[in-house]
Amino acid sequence: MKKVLIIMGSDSDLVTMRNACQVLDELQVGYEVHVSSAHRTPQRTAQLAAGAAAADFGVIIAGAGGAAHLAGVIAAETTLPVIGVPIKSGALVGFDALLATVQMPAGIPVATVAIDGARNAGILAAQILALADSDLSVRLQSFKQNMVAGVEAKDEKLQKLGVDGYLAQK
Ligand code: RP5
Repeated sequence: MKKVLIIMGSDSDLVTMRNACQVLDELQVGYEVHVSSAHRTPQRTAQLAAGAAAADFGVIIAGAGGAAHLAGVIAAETTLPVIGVPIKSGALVGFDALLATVQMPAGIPVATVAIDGARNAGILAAQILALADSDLSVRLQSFKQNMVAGVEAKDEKLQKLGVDGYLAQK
């Protein structure tokens, strides 16, 4: 199975980006994680992105805060799908990263998840890889079924305990 390449602009992004790693572990999808900045190490970032397809990666997740050009710079260097994670940071608490990641000009798409949405980035990466991997597709179906069961269990508990009782048990 192809792997997911996860790149983030700084080690300060790691706490957020760990959520992508965790869900990829849950789904048994292989990945590598690197710190490489669009601004501080532009050549290294370009090399990582340009070499990703040959290194057997099938999707790239790029997380960055600030005026976050990382995902776009990576997308410029590869034909692999790139998922951008805007990271909450700085004076604008992620709004600048969201706009810089999502507002790509025509020709260089970046599939952008929510601010700090690294878990969804991991799930989306797995869904892309599952197009060519029926075992992973089955694991994703079971992952969704578990979510259904989780919500149903919560509603059942709410009906049983009522609002105050439910909140008292939380
Ligand atoms: C971006 O600037 C990084 O992705 C990070 O989110 C932000 C701050 O980086 P540090 O100053 O914490 O290294 O490049």
